[in-house]
Amino acid sequence: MNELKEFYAQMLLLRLFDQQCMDLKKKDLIYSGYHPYEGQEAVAVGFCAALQPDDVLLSTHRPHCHAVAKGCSLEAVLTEMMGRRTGCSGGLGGAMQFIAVENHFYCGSVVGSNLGLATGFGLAMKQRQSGQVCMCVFGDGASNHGTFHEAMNLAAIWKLPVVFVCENNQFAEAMPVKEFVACERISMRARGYGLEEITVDGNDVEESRRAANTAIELCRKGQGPVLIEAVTYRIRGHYVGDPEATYRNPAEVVEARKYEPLVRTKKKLLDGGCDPAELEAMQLAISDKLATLEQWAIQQEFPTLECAVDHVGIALANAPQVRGPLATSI
Ligand SMILES: Cc1ncc(C[n+]2csc(CCOP(=O)(O)OP(=O)(O)O)c2C)c(N)n1
Repeated sequence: MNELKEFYAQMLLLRLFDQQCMDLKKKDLIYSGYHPYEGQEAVAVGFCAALQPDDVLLSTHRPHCHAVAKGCSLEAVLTEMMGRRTGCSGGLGGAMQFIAVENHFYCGSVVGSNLGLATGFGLAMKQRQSGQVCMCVFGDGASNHGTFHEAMNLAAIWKLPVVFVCENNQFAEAMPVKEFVACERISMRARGYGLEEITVDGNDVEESRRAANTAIELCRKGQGPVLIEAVTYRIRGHYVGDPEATYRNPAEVVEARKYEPLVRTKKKLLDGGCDPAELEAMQLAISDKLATLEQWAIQQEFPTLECAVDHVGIALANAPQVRGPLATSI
């Protein structure tokens, strides 16, 4: 019960944070694309709960909740999206492409791009015998990219410690998954490459945690990689302002709201004897915390023009081929 309550608190934080970000996007205070996460919180919380702090999480163009669930601070994630210096990438990445090295978290907006990186991380982990696992989260749409097939095949051949998590929210932008995937489940594709395969109800936070645990354990024993399909539903449009009624019936969303993770978890908690007043107090406390966060975030400085090349200089200076005169002139 205590663990479920903790999961509920984390999912509620992500829900309210996501809603706050949608507002900030409408006010033009978030830069680059913003893709809402509402309805998918059980995947972020359940899967990240199974990771160790030094395991790697690779996300994609809908990353903010994954980042927070992986341990990045709300301050670092929000101000990154708002392009401020206090952001985890100094405000230079924006809402879809940032890294938080100390949290072992990376994301990027190019659909399918993190799959190949996951195989690379997995290979490094195996060669170094580090005991770490790389978890790579991507959408159903990304499962049709060439990188999905290449990464899966190579990871399986080399038995890499990679947990591939397809977060199937039923849509790739405006296209329902049934229109671009012919097989019954995306997880079935694991069979073609000789991977372990798991399908899980991605709206059930405890099931998600269990599935992640199983996959991570296999990887740590050298029996990875694993492909997990976490079945969920994207409650909001693909982006803020998406004319979603042009491609899905609003009644479908009303129905989906009955089974979304927070509704389900709250019911489980109340059925188990949890005091409704406690959950209300929890919500108020989170709302207060987020209001304070926003006030603080708005006051943070933007990076200067010089900051744009700071890290490029460091990266080049550290690259073996440019050590010497070129490096010192950067
Ligand atoms: C290589 C590439 N092609 C197209 C896009 C534009 N795009 C951004 S999100 C998206 C849909 C991705 O769908 P899915 O992988 O299912 O993830 P979801 O949005 O559902 O989380 C597309 C096509 C992109 N960012 N990168």
